[in-house]
Amino acid sequence: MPPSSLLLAAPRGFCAGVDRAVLIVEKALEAYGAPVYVRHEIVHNKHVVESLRRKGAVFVEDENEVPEGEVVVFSAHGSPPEAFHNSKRLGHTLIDATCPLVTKVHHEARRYARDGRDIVLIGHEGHQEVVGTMGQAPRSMNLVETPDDVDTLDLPEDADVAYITQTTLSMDETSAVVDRLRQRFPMLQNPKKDDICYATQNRQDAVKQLAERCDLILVVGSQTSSNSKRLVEVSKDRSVPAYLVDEAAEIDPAWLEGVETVGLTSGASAPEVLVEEVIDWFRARGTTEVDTVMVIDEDVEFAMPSNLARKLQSSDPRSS
Ligand code: 0O3
Ligand code: SF4
Repeated sequence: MPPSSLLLAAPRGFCAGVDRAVLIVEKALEAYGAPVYVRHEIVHNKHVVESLRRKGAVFVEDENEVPEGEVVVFSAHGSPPEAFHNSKRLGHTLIDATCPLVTKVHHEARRYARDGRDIVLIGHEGHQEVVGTMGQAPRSMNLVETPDDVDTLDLPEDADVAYITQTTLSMDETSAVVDRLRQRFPMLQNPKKDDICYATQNRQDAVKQLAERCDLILVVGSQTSSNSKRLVEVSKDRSVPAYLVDEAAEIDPAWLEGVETVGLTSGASAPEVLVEEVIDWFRARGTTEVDTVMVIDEDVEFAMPSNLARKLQSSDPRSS
């Protein structure tokens, strides 16, 4: 028997920062022509990267691989200052697709460092966003991932500590780390506003609602996508089995045995067309009820970087 119903999380999929980053690469290709180099995967999604590659984007991990004078877009996750310096030295036309909400965390880090504070960054070691944020104030920065990591920090109890976080963490796990930090450093300074961004929070809240009504949750997203993996964890933490799939073809029918209601969501870097394919996959197997569980309406939008906006305006025939 196929599952009788499919519940779709809302919001799901592209956040404002991803929407902007993907559009930046597309518009840069239009304005400058191929190739446009992209430092790191623009967002952590296999399908997005493949589709931009077909349009002429060339993905590199290191800005030094980009030939002198070429156009390069820096990924949505943010990059360390050193990468900007290298790119400038090489005479690149640099378009920065760092999400403004990641840039906000970079500013916080630099301000805390200027004020002489020790910074604790909560995040995943080696992740692109963490590399970029650590680079803002490397001498003041201490990275922790779990509550136990807090106990190993080499800082005195009266240290003037401020914490910042990766934008895509699990809200529940982060608050456990913050609790431990506050026990160790009573004077701990919070970020002014949560660093875990609105999109991360909304997608996790939506999964929490789905978990109350579903026997299984599927998350569309790539294995490299941190926020997508967190959605799987949020579901499993509520004892609802969950799987991360890049596309419908990865669904294993064995997961559906005895399952009546399936929840479906997607990470912030997963295109909606892939979710639609999953919906079609279920319909083709006899699932008839498809409903949406709406948690909150999102209306966030970010402007294009000013240098790309100027270039687009000057190459628009209507502007002359
Ligand atoms: O940071 P994460 O691995 O979740 O990145 P994605 O999957 O590309 O999603 C966009 C999030 C982002 C650019 C950083 O906040
Ligand atoms: Fe920006 Fe949040 Fe999207 Fe990251 S997940 S790109 S911080 S809006």
